[in-house]
Amino acid sequence: MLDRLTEFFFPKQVSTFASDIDNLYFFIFYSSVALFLIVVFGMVYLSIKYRHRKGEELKLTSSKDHSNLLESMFFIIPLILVSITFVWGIRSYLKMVIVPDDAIEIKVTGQSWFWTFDYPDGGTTLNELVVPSNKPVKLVLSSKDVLHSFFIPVMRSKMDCLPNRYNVMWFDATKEGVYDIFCTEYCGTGHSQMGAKVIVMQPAQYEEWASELGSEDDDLPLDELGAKLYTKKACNTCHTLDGSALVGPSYLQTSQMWGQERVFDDGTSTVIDDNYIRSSILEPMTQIVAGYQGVMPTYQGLLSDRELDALIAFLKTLNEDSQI
Ligand code: HEC
Ligand SMILES: [Cu+2]
Repeated sequence: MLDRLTEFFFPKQVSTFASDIDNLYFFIFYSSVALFLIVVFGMVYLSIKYRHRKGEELKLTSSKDHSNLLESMFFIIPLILVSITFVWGIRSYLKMVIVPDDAIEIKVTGQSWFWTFDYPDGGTTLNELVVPSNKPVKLVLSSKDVLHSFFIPVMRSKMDCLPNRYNVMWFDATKEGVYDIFCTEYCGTGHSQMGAKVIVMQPAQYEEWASELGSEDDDLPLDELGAKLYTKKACNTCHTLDGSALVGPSYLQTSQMWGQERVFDDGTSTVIDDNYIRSSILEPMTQIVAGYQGVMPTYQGLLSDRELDALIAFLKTLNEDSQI
């Protein structure tokens, strides 16, 4: 019955400490409900019972001025409730902050407006955190720009991501599946799109996945790899493919302007070619397209040369005229 209620109000419980946190929540919730009902019903009952009746003589004070028993109950009951909450709370809290020694460590980097994950055996993913089930996973979090906050509702764990500083959180996933990750610190225009997924796999499957990480794309033709990277590397959060401007110019527009002059906010301009696209991706802040803001993150260190080539090849496929 309690489980049913939890599932109705809350997301699934997927980490080892999720049920602990929910149960504590419901303990506080139901004891507040019980106290509320006792107080309200008591008040209504007493005011009806001792109401002034017509023709009755007014007795303003009773000879009984207080009751030791009643008064001590008034602080003993809340004291017990608060003590239970404290002990339960601190034990759950300690469980959440003390990371088991055998945890695998994944580096999480937040930046406007996507997440990068660096795995212990090399390789990175964007907006997709892959972890084994039934094994503690430690996340070391930081941000490249503003404050973000990393939240996995099904794990009941959340932690701020700060620039120039590391925060730590951990969880032990109990069920395989794909679950949501949110940024829960308002961080600018793209905040609402700053979601990601956590994919929980069987440990054996995870090992296999981790060993193949990065190598699977080697055989793809450049333009197909580019199309894949376009979403995988979160370019699509700021650039559309249909010509409409989002935070940045549409990839289609850039492609259609191939060979033409691009004007920047400082009045200078350059011709759109392979080198321009490459430097736009690696050093976005040096030339800011007029009419846009310099919010594109640098992809220095996040893309291999082949991946850069692929993104450029993909851009060219969007427009016939650019296939020079
Ligand atoms: C956070 C939003 C954001 C993300 C993510 C982003 N960009 Fe940008 N991008 C911009 C903005 C804004 C501009 C225009 C301002 C400037 O030139 O820096 C821009 C400019 C560009 C330009 C120059 C376009 C032109 O028409 O002159 C290219 C090329 C580009 N981005 C490619 C990419 C690629 C490839 C990715 C993914 C690997 C990417 N961007 C990810 C925001 C973003
Ligand atoms: Cu954010």
